[in-house]
Amino acid sequence: MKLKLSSFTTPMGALLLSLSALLASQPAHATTINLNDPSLSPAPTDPGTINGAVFTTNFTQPAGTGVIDPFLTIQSSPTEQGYNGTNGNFDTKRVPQWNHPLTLGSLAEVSLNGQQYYQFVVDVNEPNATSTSTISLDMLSVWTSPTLQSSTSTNSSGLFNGSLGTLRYNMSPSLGSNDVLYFDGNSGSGQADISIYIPVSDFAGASASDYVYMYQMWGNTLPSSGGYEETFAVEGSNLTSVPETSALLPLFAVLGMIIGGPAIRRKLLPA
Ligand SMILES: [Ca+2]
Ligand SMILES: [Ca+2]
Ligand SMILES: [Ca+2]
Repeated sequence: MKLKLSSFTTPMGALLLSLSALLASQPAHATTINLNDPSLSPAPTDPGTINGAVFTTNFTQPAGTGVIDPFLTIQSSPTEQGYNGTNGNFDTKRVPQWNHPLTLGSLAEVSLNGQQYYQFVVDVNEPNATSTSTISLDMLSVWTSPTLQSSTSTNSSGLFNGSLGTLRYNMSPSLGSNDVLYFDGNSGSGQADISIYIPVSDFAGASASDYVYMYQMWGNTLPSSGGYEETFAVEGSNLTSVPETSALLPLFAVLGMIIGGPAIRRKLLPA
């Protein structure tokens, strides 16, 4: 039987056309990576990938200031945001010693499943109470610039929307589009929590002397609370400088007292 044009104007045809128009108008599907909390939905996925970056748990211990060298320190509640500038932007803390720009040339390239990445590690510090131990990373962007940057531009919600040079990676083009959920169930302060791998290929054309900026926003899906969220980069000599044994802890405790680093001692005391 010959198909007539009128077949496409039947109620079923109209329904199909409406459905396709509806689907075309929907934003890209949001990705939520729940790294490690079986009580949350979706089910835990470790590692997970968003826009080419890999997120995975990393329980390296000891971590924390004095053992590793954070370049980004953020702390506020119930949300927190900021980047590693030296202008004390947003909720950054301990500027400039543990909140400062990096240079691209200082970062080590790390191989993961045959691909090259720059690796960043977050030491999450959330309280040891189940109701408050969860936190979400809701926005993450990485930038490079040959010059120092200091934008504090915000949108109507108070979220940073400025430029820090050339955008190299963007986890969430808008708040709520993608996020990473995490349960801080380990010993909290002083133990690493999350590794973030950003593809080296995202940095094509950048110079070794370029500054690297990372912007983070936490707490939208799951509130931030407790101590600092500290991020360090795996740099050329970083890996070999991390002690592998807790036998060094007394040494660090002594060093902490000698150089008067309350932050260091904080890291070595039980939560
Ligand atoms: Ca929390
Ligand atoms: Ca931690
Ligand atoms: Ca915290």
